[in-house]
Amino acid sequence: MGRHLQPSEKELHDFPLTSPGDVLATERRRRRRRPCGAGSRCAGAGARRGWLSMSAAVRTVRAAGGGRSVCVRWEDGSESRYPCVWLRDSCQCPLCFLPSAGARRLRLEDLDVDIVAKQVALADSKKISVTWPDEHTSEYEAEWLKKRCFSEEARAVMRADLFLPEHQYWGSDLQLPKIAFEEIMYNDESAYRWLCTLKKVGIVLLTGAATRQGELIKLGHRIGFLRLTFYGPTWQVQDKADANNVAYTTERLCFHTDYPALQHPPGVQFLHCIKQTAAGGESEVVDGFHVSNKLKKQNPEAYQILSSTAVDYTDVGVDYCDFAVHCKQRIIDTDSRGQAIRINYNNATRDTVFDIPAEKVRPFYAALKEFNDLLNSAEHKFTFKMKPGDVLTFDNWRVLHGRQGYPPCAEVTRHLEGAYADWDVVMSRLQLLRKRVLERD
Ligand code: OGA
Ligand code: NM2
Ligand code: ZN
Ligand code: ZN
Repeated sequence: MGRHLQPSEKELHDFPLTSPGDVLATERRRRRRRPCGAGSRCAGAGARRGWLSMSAAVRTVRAAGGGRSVCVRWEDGSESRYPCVWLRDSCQCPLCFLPSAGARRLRLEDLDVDIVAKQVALADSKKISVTWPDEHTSEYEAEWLKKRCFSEEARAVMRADLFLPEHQYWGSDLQLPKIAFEEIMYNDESAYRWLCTLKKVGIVLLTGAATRQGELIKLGHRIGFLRLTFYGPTWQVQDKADANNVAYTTERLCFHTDYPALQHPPGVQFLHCIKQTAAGGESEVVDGFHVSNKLKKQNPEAYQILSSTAVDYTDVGVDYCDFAVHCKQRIIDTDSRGQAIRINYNNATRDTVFDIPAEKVRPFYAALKEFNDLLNSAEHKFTFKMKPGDVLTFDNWRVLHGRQGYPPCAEVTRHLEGAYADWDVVMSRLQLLRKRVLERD
C-alpha cells in the first residue's frame, strides 16, 4: 500500500479508498513473503524496506558497551542492540514471567538498572541465552527479539501493528465505505475489514440491518460490549417532549462530537436508522483531523488557542439515572507533536461557565469561529441521508456529525437508535479478528 505513518497532505485525497478487501489481501501477501511469519504482522515503513520480512535467524551474539548491552547480528547482516536492563526485565522464565497472564512477575525492586551480562551465548540460530551476575539465566527467542528491536524502523513497524495509526483523510469527496450488517455479524473477515476501515477512514456505513430496536445490542455483542452512559446502554434519537438533549428534538444539529462533557468521551458511535422522515433529517459528517490540519496551516494562532484552552462542558438532567456532569476539554486535543488526536466539540453542551481570563474570551471565540467555518465549508463536509436499516459507525474522536432539521409532527417521523463503544474494546476486537483471520489460511 506504500503509505507513510504520517500521512502527507498529498495523500489526503487518495481515493478511491482502499477497498476493504485490499486490507486483507495486502496482509496475506506480506505474510507469505515471510517464512517465519508465526502470527506476527508487519505493516508500515519498515515492512516496505524488508525489515522483518526475512526469517529471524541469529548469526552471532555478543556483549557490548561494557556488558550493559547485548548485540545480535542477524543472518541478513543487520544488527540489533538490546540494553541489559531491558533484557533482564523482560526475562521470560517462569520465575520472572507468568505465562497464563502474559504478565511480568519480576518486581522493579528486584531489578538492577545497572545490570551487566555475565555471559551471552547462542543456543542455536533461533535462541540466545544471557547469564546474569547472580547466575540467573534468561533465554530469548530470535523472532521475539527481532520484533522488539529498538531501531527506529522496527519500532515503527511494531507501532503500526499495535495501533494502526494510519489515517486516510477525506472531504466532500468521501466515498462512504459500506458493508452489509449481516456480513460483519457472521463473517470474521468482513468484521475485520469493517473495523480496519473504521480506524483508518473514521466512518463506515453498515447496511441492511433490521428496522427495529435491538440491532445495536447485537452489534455490541459482536465487538464485546457497549459503553454505558447516562443516556442508557442504547438511546433513542427522536423528537421528545421536554427533551433532555438537543438531539431529542427536530432541530438541526450543527457539527459536533458526542459527549465532550465526559472525561473520556466515547471513542466510537453507532447510529441505527429505524425510521426516516420524508423531508429533512439528512446527515452531515466532516473529518475533524483533516480540518484541524487545515486550520493549523491557515491560522496557527487559532489552532494554538483551540488546542490549549480548557473549555467547560456540562450536562445536567435525568435519563438512565439523574446526572450532573462537568468537564474541561480542549476542543482540539493534541499529542506531544501537536497532531490532533481527539476533537471535543459540542456547542450545545459547552458551558456558560468559562474558566479563562476575560481578555482571552474574544480571541477564543474568534478561533472557534474559524474552526467552525472550516468544518462547514462545502469542501470538507459530506452530506447523505440515512435509510431505514442503515447503521452509521464512526470515530467520535475524529469525525464530527450533524443533521438537518425536519418538520415537527405529532407522531414520530424519524427514529434512530444510538449507542457508544470505547476504542479499547473496538481495537481489542480488531486485533483478535486479525489474528483469527490471518491464522485461518
Ligand atoms: C445525536 C446525533 C444525529 C441524527 O443524537 O447525537 O447527532 O441524525 N444525532 O439525529
Ligand atoms: N445523546 C445523543 O454531547 C451530547 O450531548 C451528545 C448524546 C443524547 C446520547 C448527545
Ligand atoms: Zn527469569
Ligand atoms: Zn451526536
